[in-house]
Amino acid sequence: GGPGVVQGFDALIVGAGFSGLYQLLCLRDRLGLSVRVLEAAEGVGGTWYWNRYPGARCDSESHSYCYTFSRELLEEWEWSERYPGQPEILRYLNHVADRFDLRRDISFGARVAAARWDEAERRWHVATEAGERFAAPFLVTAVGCLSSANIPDIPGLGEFAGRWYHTGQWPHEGVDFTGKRVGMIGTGSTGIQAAPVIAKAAAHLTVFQRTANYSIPARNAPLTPEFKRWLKENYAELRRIMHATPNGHPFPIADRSVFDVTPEEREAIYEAAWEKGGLQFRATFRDLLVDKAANDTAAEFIRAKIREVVKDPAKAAVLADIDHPFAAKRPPIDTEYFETFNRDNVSLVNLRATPIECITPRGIRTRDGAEHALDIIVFATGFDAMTGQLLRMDIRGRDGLSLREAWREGPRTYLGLQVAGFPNLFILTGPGSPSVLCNMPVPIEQHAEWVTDCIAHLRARGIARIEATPEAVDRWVEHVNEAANATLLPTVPHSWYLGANVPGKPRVFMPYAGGMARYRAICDEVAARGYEGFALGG
Ligand code: NA7
Repeated sequence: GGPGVVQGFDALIVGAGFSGLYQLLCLRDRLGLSVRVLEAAEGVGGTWYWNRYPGARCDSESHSYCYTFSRELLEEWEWSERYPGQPEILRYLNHVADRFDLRRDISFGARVAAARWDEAERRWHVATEAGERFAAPFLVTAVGCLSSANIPDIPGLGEFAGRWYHTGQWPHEGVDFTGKRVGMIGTGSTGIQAAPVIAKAAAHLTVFQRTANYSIPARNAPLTPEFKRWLKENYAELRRIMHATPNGHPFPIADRSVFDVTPEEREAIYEAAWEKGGLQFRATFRDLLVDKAANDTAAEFIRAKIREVVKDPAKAAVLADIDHPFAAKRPPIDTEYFETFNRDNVSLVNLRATPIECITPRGIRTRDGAEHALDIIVFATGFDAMTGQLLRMDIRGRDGLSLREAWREGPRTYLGLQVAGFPNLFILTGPGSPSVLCNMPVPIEQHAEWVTDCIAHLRARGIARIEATPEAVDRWVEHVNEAANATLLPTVPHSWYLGANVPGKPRVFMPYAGGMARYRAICDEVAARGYEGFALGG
């Protein structure tokens, strides 16, 4: 259908990344619905389609960063390294799209501009930027949590004579750093992955650090044949662990307090976790994220490691000057990040001491008057997380209510999955869901399956409409706040969990910190009680 012609389906999905692909498979192949996926990119992959920056890699271990719904898929796919790199994940998602014949129901290059609920028709009407029109009773957003690039509004960027890039919108042909002076702003997970790779390729790398960050060595390595064999034999047990832990990783959180052991034992536990590498460091004690004194012991261990690795004491002091509790912001893991600062061609600018004043045609000027001459600026400055991508679309529910208006003071959902006033709209991995605190495929499969069961329930009973009640939303928001306040997570001033990284964004702690296992149990119970907290009708 050309512009103007409304194409009707049973369900529409926005996004063909990890969650959109699986949602399509569930609705089409298990329920037999007619489904169309609208995807802005020219291919599948979502986050992994866009984030092609040097060093882009998942911090979840590969054997857990995958779908588990198909035994055959698990059996036939082999990851090559402990942590999957971006190209390998993109190959995997393309493989999934081909294997389950998903592409035929996806429109690529279709960026959704607006979605409007029509109460009389009991359908969502969706329009793309190109003017294509679609309609369906159910609309599922699968737009990801970290997909709306946050490019800081630094004066002078327009006059910069060199080239600049945001890591989340990386050119597909790559960037040649050979002989170039590169400036990188941002030291979150992304900057920490990119810096070592850029430093090896560039003439010079200047890292502009505003907030110092912890990082644990990833200890990435090729997977051995023994591990692959072990994995095939133990997958059921691993999946059980992934479903039982608060964050969906394939390792349990130790059931001991930091203060159950002697300082020597503690040091040995941290040392072993440091050697093993990766996010497991966070799982060494159960109280790291709830007790500041407990957290301090881990924080101090890592600061000491930074001072040990970084040879120049001045650089080490800036890198180790970390003012938030360990893992209260998403903890990066790295491959030779701190070591990179021992290279002759890498310098570090402490933006806390000398903030950026402006960008000039030649580079970045800091408040001390220094002009850092650059050919390329890399913005590793993160995302308008969790809500940015949703609010970019003009979504209007009942009585023309816009989602932007409804969320003016911050996102409010029921279970992260629905919003009062927006019937039949399901949000995957949204605010109020635990997803961003988890190994993502676990919540993604849970969300998509829950939505599928819900739609099946409605269709079996001839119910045309489901909408979260305002009371259920109030209770959930309260519960999300309680869960957050039981942890150290909301205490961090500069956190995208709080929306604090984007100027003007309301400060609301967005993810559900009560844990994935608990969340799953709550969602199951809601469904078992006939979708308690939702108004079903029509
Ligand atoms: P993050 O974690 O949001 O990190 C962004 C970094 O950029 C962080 O160090 C910020 O410092 C810095 N930043 C942002 N804006 C500015 C300005 N204006 N000036 C200087 N520095 C700035 O994004 P990532 O892409 O690294 O990671 C996102 C998630 O992807 C990650 O958590 C994983 O889940 C995967 P700040 O801390 O705000 O002072």
